[in-house]
Amino acid sequence: MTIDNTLFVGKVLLRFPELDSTNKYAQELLSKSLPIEGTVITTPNQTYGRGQIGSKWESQAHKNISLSAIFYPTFLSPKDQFALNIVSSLAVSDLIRTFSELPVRIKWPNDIYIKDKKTSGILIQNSISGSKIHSSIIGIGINVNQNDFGQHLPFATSLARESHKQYDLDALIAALCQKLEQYYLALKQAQYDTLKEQYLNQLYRKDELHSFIDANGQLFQGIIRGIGPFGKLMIEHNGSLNYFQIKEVAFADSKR
Ligand code: BT5
Repeated sequence: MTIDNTLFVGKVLLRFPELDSTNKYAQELLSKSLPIEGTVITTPNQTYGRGQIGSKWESQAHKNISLSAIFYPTFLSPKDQFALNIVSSLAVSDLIRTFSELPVRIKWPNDIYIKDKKTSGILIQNSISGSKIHSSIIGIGINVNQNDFGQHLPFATSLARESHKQYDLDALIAALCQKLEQYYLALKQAQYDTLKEQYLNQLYRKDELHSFIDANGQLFQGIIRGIGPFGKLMIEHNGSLNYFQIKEVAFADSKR
């Protein structure tokens, strides 16, 4: 299978019956060769999926999408690398909206939520040399046809679970490649402000008062107002704006 209707994403599609991690495979490929931009690695059976900072991504075999795409965003300065989180979140949320009527939101930095549950996680691994991003691996996991998640994943859901329908995984993979290309090219054509606006319009719990826990375990009430420099989450608290990096803040109701 290769992807039609794209210029470069998925033209080389490496599909394995089983793989520990598509991101790990992409890293190994990049360490020993220069794969063409848009190379996609996917497997219906990812056995050791990776999340951010040492966490795991779990996926039942033949139910879901596990995919990594390789890009060379040399046009992007490392300080602006959050733009890639925006591009990939928009691609996945647009994909879900195209295939379903489900209410999709983007939970900062790049989880995709349906109602209050996570249906997709994204792991972006950039390699930076000097003042340039040399390469970027965009790894995307989407829960599609899986109906049960372990008790240890109470906040996980899938497209099937929310819509009571089954989905064709190949059709979703093809469309995901198209969406990734579309948003990536928009970024390359300097449409960052428009993309950021689309991202903010879909940001989960934006402009609502919620309880948060900071890195010191301190509980506070605040309102997500947007994102700041380096993609930090901007939370209004007692009339002032505070900025948080990943893992520095979580919603208190769920510790997510
Ligand atoms: C992520 O990390 O959400 C990034 C996940 C990226 C997975 C893709 S699959 C293709 C590519 N190859 C890889 O090896 N990885 C990428 P993080 O924000 O750290 O969230 C991880 C946390 O989400 C875990 O600690 C669990 O609590 C939860 N989790 C694990 N599996 C889940 C699932 N299937 N659905 C919802 N939540 C899950």
